[in-house]
Amino acid sequence: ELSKWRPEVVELWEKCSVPEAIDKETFQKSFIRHVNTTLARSIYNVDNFSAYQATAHAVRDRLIQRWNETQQIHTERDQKRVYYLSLEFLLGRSLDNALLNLGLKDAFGEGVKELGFKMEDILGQEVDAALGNGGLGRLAACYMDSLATLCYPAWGYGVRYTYGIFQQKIVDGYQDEFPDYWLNFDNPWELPRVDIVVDVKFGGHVNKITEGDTVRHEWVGGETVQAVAYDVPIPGYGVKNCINIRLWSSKPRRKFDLGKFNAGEYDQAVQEQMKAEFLTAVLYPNDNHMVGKELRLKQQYFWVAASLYDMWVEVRRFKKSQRDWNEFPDQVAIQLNDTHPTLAIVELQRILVDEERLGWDEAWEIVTNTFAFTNHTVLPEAMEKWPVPTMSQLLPRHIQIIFDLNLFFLQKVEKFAPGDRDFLARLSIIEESTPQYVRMAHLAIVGSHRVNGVAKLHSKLIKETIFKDFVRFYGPDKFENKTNGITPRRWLHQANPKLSELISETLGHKDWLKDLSLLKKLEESVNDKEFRRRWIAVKHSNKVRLADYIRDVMDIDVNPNALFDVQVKRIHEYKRQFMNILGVIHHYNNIKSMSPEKMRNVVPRVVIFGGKAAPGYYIAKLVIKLINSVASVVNKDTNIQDLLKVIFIPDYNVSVAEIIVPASDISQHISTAGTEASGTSNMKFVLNGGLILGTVDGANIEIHEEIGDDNIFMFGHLAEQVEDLRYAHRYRDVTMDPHLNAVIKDIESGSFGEARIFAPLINTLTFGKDYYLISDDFGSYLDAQKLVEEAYKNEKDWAKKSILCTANMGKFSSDRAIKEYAESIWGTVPVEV
Ligand code: GL7
Repeated sequence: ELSKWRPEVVELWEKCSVPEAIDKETFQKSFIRHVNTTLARSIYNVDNFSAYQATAHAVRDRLIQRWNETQQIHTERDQKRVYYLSLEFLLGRSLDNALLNLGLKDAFGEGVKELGFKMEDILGQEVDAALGNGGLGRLAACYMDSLATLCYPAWGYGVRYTYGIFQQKIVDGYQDEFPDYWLNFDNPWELPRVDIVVDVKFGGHVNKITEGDTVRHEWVGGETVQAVAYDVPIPGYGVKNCINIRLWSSKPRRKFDLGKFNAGEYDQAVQEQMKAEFLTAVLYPNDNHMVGKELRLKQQYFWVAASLYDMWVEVRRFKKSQRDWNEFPDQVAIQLNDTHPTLAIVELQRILVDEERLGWDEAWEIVTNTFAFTNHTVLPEAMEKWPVPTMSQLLPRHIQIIFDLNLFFLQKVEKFAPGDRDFLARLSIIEESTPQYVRMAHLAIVGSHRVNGVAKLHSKLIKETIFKDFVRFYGPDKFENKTNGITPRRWLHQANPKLSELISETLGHKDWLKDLSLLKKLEESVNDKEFRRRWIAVKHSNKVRLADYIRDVMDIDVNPNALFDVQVKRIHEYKRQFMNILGVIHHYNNIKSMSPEKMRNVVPRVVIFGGKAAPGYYIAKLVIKLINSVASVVNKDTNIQDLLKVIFIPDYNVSVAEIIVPASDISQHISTAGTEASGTSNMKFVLNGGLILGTVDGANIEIHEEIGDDNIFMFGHLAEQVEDLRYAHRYRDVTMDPHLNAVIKDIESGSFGEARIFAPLINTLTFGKDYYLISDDFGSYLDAQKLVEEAYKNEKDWAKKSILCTANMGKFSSDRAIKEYAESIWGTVPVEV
C-alpha cells in the first residue's frame, strides 16, 4: 500500500480536485492566472497573441479534465475500442472549435470582452495545425470529431510533424513554398507525455533459432529511435466525452552507446543521434501521389510500431485478466486510413508469432479480424509500393513475414484457380519486377477483414477495376461502401455562425447539430418570404467577410453582389482547374466581344481559386501560373466593367476554407468522371447553401440523389465512357471542341503573357492525348455555366435552391459515416461519460 493511496489521502485528493467551473468569472480568473504564471506577463504587456494563449490555456485545463474522465471511464468499462491509424490529421485551428463543443463560447466571449479584447481577434491569432495534405487528412479530423461526439471509445494515432504542409506564397504568379514551422510558439493543444516513450528499431538482422521441432525468429542489431507521445484532446460536441489523438515524435535515444565511439568521434556520435529527430520532421506534401522516399517508409514503420506497442500496453492489461488471445479482435478494432499504415498488419503478426510465440495461423486469424482497410483513390500513381531491397534493409524480419504471408495466400489462390498463373501474378503481394516491389494495397486487403471505398461510385469502381481479382477470390462481402461525411459542427456551426443561428431559430432547437437529418424540416420554410430574405442576407454577409479577407491579403476589391464562383482544393490535373481557367478565358473573350446592351445581361462574376500544388508537380504549378496570368489581364481590363474578376487566394488551408465555404454561390467539383474517390468539400459547400457545378463523379452523385435535379448543375461524360474516350484520343484524330480551340489559340498568341511558358500545359491536351478529357467535357461545361448564370438571375428561385441544398444534406454528416463504420465494421458501442 502506497501512502498516497491511504483513504484520508484519497479523500483530500478528491476534495482538492474540483473541476473548474465554466462561467464567465471563473474563466476570467483562470485567464489572468495564465497570463501571470504560464506566460509570466501582466496587464501591461498582454497583446492579442498572449490573450489567445491565456484563453487557450484556460480552455485546455477544462479539456484535460474531460479527457481524464473519459479515459478513466473507458478503461473501467473495457468495451471494444477503435484505433484510427492515419498519417494525416488536418485539424486546423482548435480554440473556436473547443469553445463551441464545450459550450463555452458565450461565457468566454463575454469574459474576454470585459478584459478588453475581441474574441474574433483572439481566434485569429492561432496557427493551423496542418498535419495533412487535403481531403484524406481532413476526413480523419472530421471523423475524430464524430467519434468524440458519438461517445465511441476511440483513439487516433498519427505523426507529430515538426513541419506541416508547406506555406504557399505567390511570387510573380508562381507558387513558392515556405516551411510551416507551426511549433515555433508553444502549442497549447498538445500534452507532451515525456514518460511515454517507445523504442523503435530499424535494420539489423534476423536469427533463426531451432528449439526441438520448432523454429523461431529473433530480430537483433540495427539502430533504435525513440518515439515520444504527444496527446491532442478532441472534445465531443454537447457531451463530456473527450477523446485522444496520440501523435508520435522521434527523439534520439537518451543513452547512447559510448563504447562504440572513442573520444575522438564524440561529435560524430552526437550527429548520428540528431538524425533521429529528422524522422518526423516533415509531412510529405503529395496528395494522391506516391513518392518512394526511404524516409517516408521509415516514418510509416516508426509510427505503426509505436502505436501497436502502445495498444499492446492495453492488451497486456487484458492479458492479466486471463483472457484468451483469440479475444483480441473483440477488444480492438484498427482502421487503416489508406495503405500508409499497412505495415501494422505485419508488425502485429511479428509480435504475436515472434514475441508472444503464437502459432502462425492462430496469429493470422487474430490479425485479420483486427484490421479493416479504407481505400481512398483509384489513381495508379497513388498506389503505394515499396522496393523489396529497401524493405529488406530497414525491416529484415518484416520482409520475411511478408513473403511467408504471400506464399500461404498464393497457395490458397492456386487452389481456387488451379494453373492460372496470370491470376496468381495479379493477386500477388509481390510485384515480380526488377527489383521486386511490395504492393501495399494487396497486403492491406489480405490482412483485413473488411475493405471499403469512400463513395458509392468509388466503391463500385474499386470492385470492378483495381481490386477486381480480389473480389473474385474472396467474394463480394469483404468489400463495402462507406460514403464520406463532414462534421456539421466545424463546417456549419463554427464556420457559418449566422446561418447556424438562423437554422436553430427556424427549427426551434439545436438538435440538428447532432442529428443532421433534422435539417429536412427547413423545406417547410422555403416559401416563407421573410425566411428567404434572411437566408440571402446571411449569404451576403458571408460574401462581404470573404471580400474583406481578399482585400486584406491581396489588396484587390471584389464586389460582394457578384456571383462568387469557387474552386478550392489541391491543384491536380484530374481535378481540372485547367478546364475552369480555360472556361474563364472563353467567358472573358465573350464579354469583350459584346455590345454595351448585351453586357447588361451578363451576371458579374468573381472566379475564386485556391489550392496548393505538390512542390514537384510541374504541370500543376503551371496551372497556378496560368490562373494568375489570366487574373492580371482580366482584373485590370476596364472595358469589361467589373463583370469579371479572377482571384487566386494564396495558402489555402482549413482556416481559410472556413471563410470561403460559407461565401460561395456556386462551387466547382469537376474531376474527370471516375477519378475523384469522393470529395468532401462538395459536401461543405452544399451544407452552407452553396450550389455546386459538378461532374458525375465521387460524392457529387449522392449529393445529387439527395438534393434533386433542380438544385445542382451536373455535366460531362460518365465514368463508363472514359476508357473509350481515352482510347479515341490515343488512336484516332479527335477534333477539338471549337471553343476550346479558340481559347488555346488565344493563349498561344500571347494574350496572357509569353506563350512558351504555357506550352507544356497546352501539350497535355495535344501530345498528352488529353488524358483527363478536357476537350470531351468542355462543351457541356460551358453549357452548364450558362445555366448557372441564368439561374442566378432569379434571386427568389436561387434562394429556394440554396435552402433546399442545406435542408437535404443530412446524409453527409460524419456522424452517419462513423455510425456505419461502428456498426458494420468495428462492432463498437458508445460509452458516454
Ligand atoms: C482522397 C480523395 O482524393 C478524395 O476524393 C476523398 O474525398 C478523400 C477522403 O476519402 O481521399 N484520396 C487521397 O489519396 N487523397 C484524398 O483526398 C489525398
